[in-house]
Amino acid sequence: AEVATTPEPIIFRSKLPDIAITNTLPLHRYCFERLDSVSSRPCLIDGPTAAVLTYAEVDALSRRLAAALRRVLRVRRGAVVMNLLRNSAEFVLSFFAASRAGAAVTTANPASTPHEVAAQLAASRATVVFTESLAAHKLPPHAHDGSPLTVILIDDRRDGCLHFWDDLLSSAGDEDEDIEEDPEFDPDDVVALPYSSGTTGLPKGVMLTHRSLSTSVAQQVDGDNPNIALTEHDVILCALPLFHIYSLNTIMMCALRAGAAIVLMRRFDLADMAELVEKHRITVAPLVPPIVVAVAKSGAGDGEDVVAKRDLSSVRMVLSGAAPMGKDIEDAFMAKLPDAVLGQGYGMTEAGPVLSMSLAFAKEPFKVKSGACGTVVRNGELKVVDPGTGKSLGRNQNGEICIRGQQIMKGYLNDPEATRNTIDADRWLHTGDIGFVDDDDEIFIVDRLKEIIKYRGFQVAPAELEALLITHPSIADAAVVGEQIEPEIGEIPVAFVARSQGSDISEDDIKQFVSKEVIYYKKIRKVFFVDTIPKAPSGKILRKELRKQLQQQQQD
Ligand code: 4UU
Repeated sequence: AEVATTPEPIIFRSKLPDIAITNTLPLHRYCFERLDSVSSRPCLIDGPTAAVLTYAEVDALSRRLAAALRRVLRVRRGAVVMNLLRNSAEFVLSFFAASRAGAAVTTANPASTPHEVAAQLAASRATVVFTESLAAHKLPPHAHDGSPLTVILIDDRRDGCLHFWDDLLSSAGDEDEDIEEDPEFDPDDVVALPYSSGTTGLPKGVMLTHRSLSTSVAQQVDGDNPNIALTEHDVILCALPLFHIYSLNTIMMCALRAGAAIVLMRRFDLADMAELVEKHRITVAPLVPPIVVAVAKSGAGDGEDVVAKRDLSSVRMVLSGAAPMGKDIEDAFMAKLPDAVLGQGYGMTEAGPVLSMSLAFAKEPFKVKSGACGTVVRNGELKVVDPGTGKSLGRNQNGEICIRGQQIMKGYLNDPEATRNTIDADRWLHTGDIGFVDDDDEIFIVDRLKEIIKYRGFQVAPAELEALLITHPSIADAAVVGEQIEPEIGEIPVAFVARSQGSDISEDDIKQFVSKEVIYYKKIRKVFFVDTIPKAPSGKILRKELRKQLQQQQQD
């Protein structure tokens, strides 16, 4: 008789050799490890004002701010601080000040609604918020424990708020720059707490530790042949929001580690971006597919070609990630920037976030294929499993992508069950993405198993919209799925609604009801009325069924 054995999984690795990674330092020390050799170089360049802070200044200011956080606000190891900010020098300073004080930073989009901000504040138990006047009015007066919320404004002065520069930083002196680390520091302390819905359900706090983030940064920019070759002579564009993990890690942390300069934009704007590239001789541009499309299509309409009139020849590297990008658009983009290398990175907040990165960015680059989203990062392991059986698959076979390594999250905050459903007993993180690894170790993503909707790279959690919809007395049941619009833009949320008995609630009523509570990209754009929502016996919504119905509607 045959003996049943558990087959060893087929594991894919980087083509770059593993390296020794120091991941037991506090993240701020890891990111500023080369401070002495870059101290007088530009670190943060503000796009709108052109103000520059050098590495030495960023280091000194973040130390002073950390000391003030400890002394004035009693921020200690284990505390949670929220950054509700657009990109700015203050974002970077508050992030590293919190890290120094031993706290974790939960990041949120300042365009969020009061409802969304309150939910994340309560769930993360943040007690201090860094924000700006355009978002401050969205904050509730109290923290989760009923104590007054401490609000630090970076721009205006306002009653009841502290001012970032005038109140906090001015209270700190030179001696504060000698601030010491907490003797209890543990590399497995949480330092960043972004929110993500992962493969299912509501947004959850993703616990990224000093160890996970320094590992992820090392996987990208460390070693003799770094996967992304950045040096202190690079000028890196930060047009993507720092509250999202892509920008926070691959732009902010990796650029600092390399000693490069970071050009901060409040928000993406094609003409402003092109102008900043020319003005600061930007060399590296991390983008998302909708921006790649905007560049590729500039000048296609009647308007002025805001890209063509600028000299973009300084750009040597363009990274795209956070959503799929096809070969066609890559080719159209390359026609505009023939001297740059274009490649993709594939990330997921929970994975720390980078799973794979184009080897075309390496110091000694590899040839890569258009449409691929890179090769698994070094010191990491990737496998592809059959979603039905869990069996590990070989090359060129589609399955769920799983990742393992010290870069992945510690887990979801206060949610051991969701953590167990995402990271299995062998420490594999299941992404909910379907793809394959080809003969050259390049990864292609072909589909998404999980329910999240992505619009311009931003996450929309159907469960969040469903929970909101069913609070309406005229709605008996609801389900939300994504409808693909232009390929590189992403999907829009579409609702299927079963009305309550006797209700004649309209599509517009529903759209308006939702739009008051959610950020712009989560708004319901279409409503289909149905008698019942199709569900499995377990109660799970049959989303596939609904997506099929949607496709039929489009064909009719
Ligand atoms: C197809 O999107 C991100 C992080 C992206 C990132 C980070 C650092 C990209 C490059 C980089 O250097 O995180 P989330 O949590 O918002 O969304 C994760 C999901 C993935 O599971 C996948 O479905 O976003 C999708 N996704 C992609 N899909 C991310 N990158 C890609 C990609 N192609 N390149």
